[in-house]
Amino acid sequence: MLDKVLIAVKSGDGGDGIIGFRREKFVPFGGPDGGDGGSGGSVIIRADESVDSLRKYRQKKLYRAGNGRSGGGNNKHGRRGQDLVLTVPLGTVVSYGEADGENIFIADLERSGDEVVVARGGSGGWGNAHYVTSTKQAPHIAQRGEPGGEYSIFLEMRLIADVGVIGYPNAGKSTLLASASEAKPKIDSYAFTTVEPVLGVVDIGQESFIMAEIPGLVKGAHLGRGLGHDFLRHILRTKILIHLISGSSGSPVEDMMQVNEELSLFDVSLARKPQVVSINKIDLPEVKARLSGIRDALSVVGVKAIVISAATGQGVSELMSEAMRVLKGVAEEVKSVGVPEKVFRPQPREAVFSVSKVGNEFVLSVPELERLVAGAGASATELRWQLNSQLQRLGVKKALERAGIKPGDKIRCGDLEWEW
Ligand SMILES: Nc1nc2c(ncn2[C@@H]2O[C@H](COP(=O)(O)OP(=O)(O)O)[C@@H](O)[C@H]2O)c(=O)[nH]1
Ligand SMILES: [Mg+2]
Repeated sequence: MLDKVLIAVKSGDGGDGIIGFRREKFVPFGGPDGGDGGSGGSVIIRADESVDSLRKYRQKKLYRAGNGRSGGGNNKHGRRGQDLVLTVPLGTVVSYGEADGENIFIADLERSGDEVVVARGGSGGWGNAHYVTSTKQAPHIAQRGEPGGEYSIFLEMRLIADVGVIGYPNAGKSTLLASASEAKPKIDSYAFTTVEPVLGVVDIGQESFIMAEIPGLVKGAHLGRGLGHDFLRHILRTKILIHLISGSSGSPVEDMMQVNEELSLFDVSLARKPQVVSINKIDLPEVKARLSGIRDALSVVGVKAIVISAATGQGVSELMSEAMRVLKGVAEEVKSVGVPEKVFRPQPREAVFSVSKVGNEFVLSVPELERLVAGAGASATELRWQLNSQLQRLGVKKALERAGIKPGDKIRCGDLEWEW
């Protein structure tokens, strides 16, 4: 019943920074003007109400955002890569899919427009214009763009019920759900210990709707205090209700009133949802005998009920057709549930560096500088010179000193080795 799919996404690589120098007619030595690379595009997952399934993600497996372009001369910034937006149905849960089958939750996209960045584009590399200092006026050095990240993403669409079945305990709600759909609710279970509702898909010809049993509407219950978030979400999102009355109850109409009272105590908007009323258990002879009395009592409060037997199936398809008809008439206005927004924003990936001592060598793991080492053009001397000044800027120098570095000690960063 749940729609789920595993896809791979890749954010765009950042464009490389370049080494460039101004060339002007009357300027013998132009300054450095190598521009920065553009950042790579990000992969974004967005909930969109016009999407109704994850089907389209079954064909293709890798989704990539655009790469950033390299910088240009004249301080020209490379164009940034295009973001890739993947639209998914409302109610899609997004997680990182791990190889061992464990998924790491990222976001629950409930409302139209909710979105989450699942792969942030790589930063663009710096051009040589960035590396000018008072003592180094013509740096021959530029940084390579940061590569994009590739992730495996698990999308799971949780169905949300369109129709809720309410009614006094023992009215036959579970029996109706089992009879009208493939769902297997527990029949005759009084306590509702479950925190997740049982859902069933009701098929009517080519069309279908999703139905859930809403338990716990007993006097004073205010709709089950212990119900989980998932439950509340379903209850508030249903568009219409089927109100089931047991024909064998001592006071069917009072039962109905009491349930309605509980509904409005819980949430007024819930009490305003359209109801299709139905009298259940018509297979029982005593119910047949009382039927016209119950009908009269209901018509006093202006209610016309559909008579069924959830147990034998009599009248159930008529009830479902009526529910479908009413459902279609309901405006698509969906009450938004007051839950805190959970939109995940991955941190930029380059925030950290580490310094470790391996043998008698200090090894720097500083992605930003490693990309500089891998960047275009520079001589080893220039690189070392640049690295030393960047170490200061990034606070790596302090960390090295704290780690006890002395002049003459060896340092390594990426492929480059030099002396402190
Ligand atoms: N005779 C008869 N019994 C029914 C019918 N529907 C439900 N029941 C019985 O009524 C009891 C309560 O049913 P259940 O579906 O658990 O009610 P719920 O509490 O509203 O979910 C069970 O013993 C069912 O077998 C029906 O149409 N006819
Ligand atoms: Mg039940």
